[in-house]
Amino acid sequence: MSGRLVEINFDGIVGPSHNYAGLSLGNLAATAHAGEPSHPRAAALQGLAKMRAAMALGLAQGIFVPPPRPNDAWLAALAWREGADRALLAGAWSASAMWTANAATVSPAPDTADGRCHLTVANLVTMPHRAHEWPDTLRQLRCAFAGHRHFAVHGPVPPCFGDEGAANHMRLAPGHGEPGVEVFVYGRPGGRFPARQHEQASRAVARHHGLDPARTLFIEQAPEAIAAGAFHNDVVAVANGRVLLAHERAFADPDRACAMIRAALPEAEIIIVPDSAVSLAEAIRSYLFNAQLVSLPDGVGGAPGGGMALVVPREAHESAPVRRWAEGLIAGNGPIRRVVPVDVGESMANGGGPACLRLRVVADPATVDPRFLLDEGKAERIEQVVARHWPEQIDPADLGRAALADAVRAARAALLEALGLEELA
Ligand code: SUG
Repeated sequence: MSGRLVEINFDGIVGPSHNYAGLSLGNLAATAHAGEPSHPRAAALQGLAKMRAAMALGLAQGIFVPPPRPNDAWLAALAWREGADRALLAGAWSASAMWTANAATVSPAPDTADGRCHLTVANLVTMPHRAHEWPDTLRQLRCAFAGHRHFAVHGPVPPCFGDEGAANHMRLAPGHGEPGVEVFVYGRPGGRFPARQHEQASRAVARHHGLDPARTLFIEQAPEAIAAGAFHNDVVAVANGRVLLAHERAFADPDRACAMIRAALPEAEIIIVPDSAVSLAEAIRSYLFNAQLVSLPDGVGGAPGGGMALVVPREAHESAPVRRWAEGLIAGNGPIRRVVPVDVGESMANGGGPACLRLRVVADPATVDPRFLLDEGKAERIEQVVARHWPEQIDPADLGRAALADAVRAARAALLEALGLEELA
């Protein structure tokens, strides 16, 4: 058993090929921005600024590096050539691995039968451009969490069942280091947009992780939420500690969902945002729920221990209905004491808010490969690499150009070198 268990947020460093190709049907932001120019350098710097904001709150911060792009082996396997579907070309260039909430599902040590932290890499099979992420992600997870005494890293569940990782998984626990209740949210196929998380994938992950059935819940996402653009549960709900913050229309049977959670964890505090305060459409547009709900350590920002902050995208902070609701929340003196806005606009335009960009791992930082942990000095070094090597702008028409491919590869190589992670080349 580890010593000091804390929540570490592992953010994906936005890759140098970040672009807007409109590849994700059902992700309204991504399809709305298809074809627009992207700004990889600004995107990566925004991500780093968010990580710094989390560190300023006293939180432990980790990083994952982007996978190799363009993925030429994938294009070769598809026998792609000029004139073939450009969506496949864009898929090979996608920087979508930045959204590490989709990298894996994580069950911390206090929840598992063998007392280790279990991670299952997500197969992401529903979207072709994401389905080729997992081999590189798995390699990276095995590098970051190599200590077998503390971690078990599993391969993906079979591709017959889509799994999108932690974006459809919530954990409620009195404290991060105490046994918790794990909530898996799945979608039922057959609607207007793809249901990306299959119930059987969630159940397989729970079994692989050795979770206690009495503290493991499977809840169906509301089909109307998926149809409205909530392609992952983390677009309409977020949990931390004993708090669940969810939209009224997040779950197929909200009363049953809340009853199940309360039965498994009587001290759970469930905060439902009514549709009358923030409509489902506005919740999805503003990404209010794609927030990082974090426990503030003692004394941070004057907050007494036990207080939480909600790290929201600027878009949510600027939404009139969200502001009105948030003012009431803070005035109500509940567990959420602060709302912290961050600007991740480049990621947001592809449907990735603050919560998408991070994978939460409850672990003793001393058991994690230190190359994946961030401090101020390392953040500065990464920023220098990004400022020097990341393309300023990519137009979708640029994808496939040899000079850009070389620049993107060189940029990643410079990052790996700066981090001492050349073995991931
Ligand atoms: O899978 N967007 C990602 C956004 C993932 C957000 N993650 C969470 N909600 N946890 C997706 O839809 C768009 C790429 C493009 O169209 O170029 C994209 O993949």
